[in-house]
Amino acid sequence: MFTLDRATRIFPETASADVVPALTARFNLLSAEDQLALIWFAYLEMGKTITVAAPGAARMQFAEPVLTRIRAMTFADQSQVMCDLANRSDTEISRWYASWSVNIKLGFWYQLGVWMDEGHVAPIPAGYQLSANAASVLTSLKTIDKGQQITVLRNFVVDMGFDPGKSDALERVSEPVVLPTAPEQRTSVVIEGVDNATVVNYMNLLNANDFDQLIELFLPDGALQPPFQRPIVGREPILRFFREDCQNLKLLPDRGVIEPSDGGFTQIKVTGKVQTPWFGAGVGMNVAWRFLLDPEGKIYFVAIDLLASAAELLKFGR
Ligand code: 45D
Repeated sequence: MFTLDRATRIFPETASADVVPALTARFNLLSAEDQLALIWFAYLEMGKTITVAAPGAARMQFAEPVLTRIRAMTFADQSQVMCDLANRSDTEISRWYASWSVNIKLGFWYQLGVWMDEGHVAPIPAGYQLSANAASVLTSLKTIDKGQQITVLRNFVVDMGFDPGKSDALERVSEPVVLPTAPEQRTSVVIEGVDNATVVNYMNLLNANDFDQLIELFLPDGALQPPFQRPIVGREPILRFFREDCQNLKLLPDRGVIEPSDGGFTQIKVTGKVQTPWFGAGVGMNVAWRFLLDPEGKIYFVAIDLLASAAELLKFGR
């Protein structure tokens, strides 16, 4: 029968964007100063072609007290806070930071970036010279596609801060969950080659932020594997992930294949694009969804892969 481990290996021909973990690993070896400067240069460079959406008030209220404190500091102290975050040093602010959901972390940095630009927060020193290694990471970052670039940038931000581990950790902080889209405003995806109800519902319910219905599609011990992460196992953790990290995504599946598998299971691969509310239609990430459904059509496993290239959108193996 299927184990989770075996499930993760369905559609083995799917090539994900290995460049993302590779660049993240190289980035992690750099000094904090280099890391901050590199992100700043990358962010400026990306800003020429794509625009990041300003985070809403609901997201900012949680980071606000910390942001206000940072804004009141001297430039030297501000730089120290940012280095501490990058170094994952055990400080009060680094602990707060670690307790925030991904979107709050991104909103926090968005605001610091605005303030750095306006002169309220210590800028990267004019003429800062990146080390040779940092310069090489930046060069590589510039050559990959936009969906991969924003994923790398997001990884950098997610990995910062200090998480003391379960027993000492602060309560997790995430933004409020939006209401699901009203029924009359929902749309349905059409996937060439895939008319499977579970898969179509999955896309539609996620697009409608209807996480309570969406989670019903999963088996109690079902698993979801986000790009470059370990699988999240069980309905409760998956539902929490949907609420914290998956609001207002736009899934644009295009085509796919359905194949019978062992024990009456069905495996389905779909490719298409995903948009994040941070960049809207400005960035379409090329992704594959690899579903494994039980004989009743419930989701035992689904992986979301960020694809190595647009050519992967058309590859269905065999
Ligand atoms: O350090 O089916 C400064 C799932 C310099 C769910 C800065 C999914 C200093 C299931 C510039 C100030 C979620 C898995 C920093 C599908 C400094 C499912 C600031 C997939 C840090 C399809 C930097 C969804 C800033 C996907 C402000 C694939 C950086 C979603 C901002 C992907 C970066 C979403 C931002 C991604 C990055 C979003 C806003 C990759 C956002 C990335």
